[in-house]
Amino acid sequence: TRTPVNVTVTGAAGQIGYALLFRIASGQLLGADVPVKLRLLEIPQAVKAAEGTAMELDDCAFPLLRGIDITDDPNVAFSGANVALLVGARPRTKGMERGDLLEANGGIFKPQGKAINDNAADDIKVLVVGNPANTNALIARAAAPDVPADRFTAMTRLDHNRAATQLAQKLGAGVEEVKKLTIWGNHSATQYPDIFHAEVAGRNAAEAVNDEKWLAEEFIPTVAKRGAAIIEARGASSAASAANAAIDHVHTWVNGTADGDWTSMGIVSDGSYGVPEGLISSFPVTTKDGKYEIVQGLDINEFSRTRIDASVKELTEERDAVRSLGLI
Ligand code: NAX
Repeated sequence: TRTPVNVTVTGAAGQIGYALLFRIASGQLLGADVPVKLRLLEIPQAVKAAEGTAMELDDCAFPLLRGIDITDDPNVAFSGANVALLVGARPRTKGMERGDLLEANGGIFKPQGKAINDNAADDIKVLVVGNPANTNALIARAAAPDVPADRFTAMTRLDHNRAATQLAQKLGAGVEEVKKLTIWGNHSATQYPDIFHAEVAGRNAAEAVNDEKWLAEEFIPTVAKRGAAIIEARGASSAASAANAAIDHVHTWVNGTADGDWTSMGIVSDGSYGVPEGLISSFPVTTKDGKYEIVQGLDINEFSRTRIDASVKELTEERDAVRSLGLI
């Protein structure tokens, strides 16, 4: 039988954690034949709630679940971790400036990055979900100099999935017919969902839509502000869809993209497409055998260039801010 894969989830008692853990334990993260051990990291006040979730996980009698450890110590949580989902973060509260938010999250992601550096397995793969996701991933990566930089990723798969559905609905197509969409830049309102290289039922999506006003004034803002629209409607932020995207992100990273398609991941830039090296920015990527590569050679038109640059500028400012705070 296969050795279990150690999966660490931070913020396990939160609402994304509650939507995520059952799917991991049922085999949807890594595959229906891969046993998992869960390690849940929480802050001391939330350990009891995480224990409650663990009781429910036990009560599911998942055949693939080989154990659950709960801790408030990052060194324990990341010990031997093969996959780490960094969900717990400090939300922006009323009156908080961006600098305060970055600093509060630096206090979480810097020690967690160090704990990953010191304790995780050699094949560790990290997905940062907690916001500001790209810059939190940058902070964690900087604190983990012994881990290859390409193991630190940030989640833009929810944006990617949101864009796929909006585009499919516009064209009256099935979402499975949408290929080669790209989210560029930051997981924030400046992100750029790009349909110029996308295909819907084999046709170029931008040509099929043929409506730049819809693109600029409806599609892009709908995707970029979807998180706020969910809060407005539900009275709480996206949880099940965010958990679903985290499952998709890791599943695709481990198991590969389909031929003729790609996905979007926030990854360390190698300078491709004019994104400064070292920033964690979203790119179109293909994955195979647990590794990813940026899709090269795409023609970037003026419409796209302006929007990619604007999002990358925001990432550069966030990087400069955390640098001046001594977090990287
Ligand atoms: P919740 O507030 O429900 O849960 C967060 C949990 O993290 C809490 O249980 C808290 O105790 C825990 N936590 C805080 N600090 C911790 C630490 N140092 N170590 C371990 N655990 C810690 O938030 P939830 O709705 O689950 O969202 C989690 C994060 O995901 C937020 O930062 C949110 O902004 C972010 N999101 C990111 C998305 C993305 O696409 N990248 C989309 C969804 C979501 O908004």
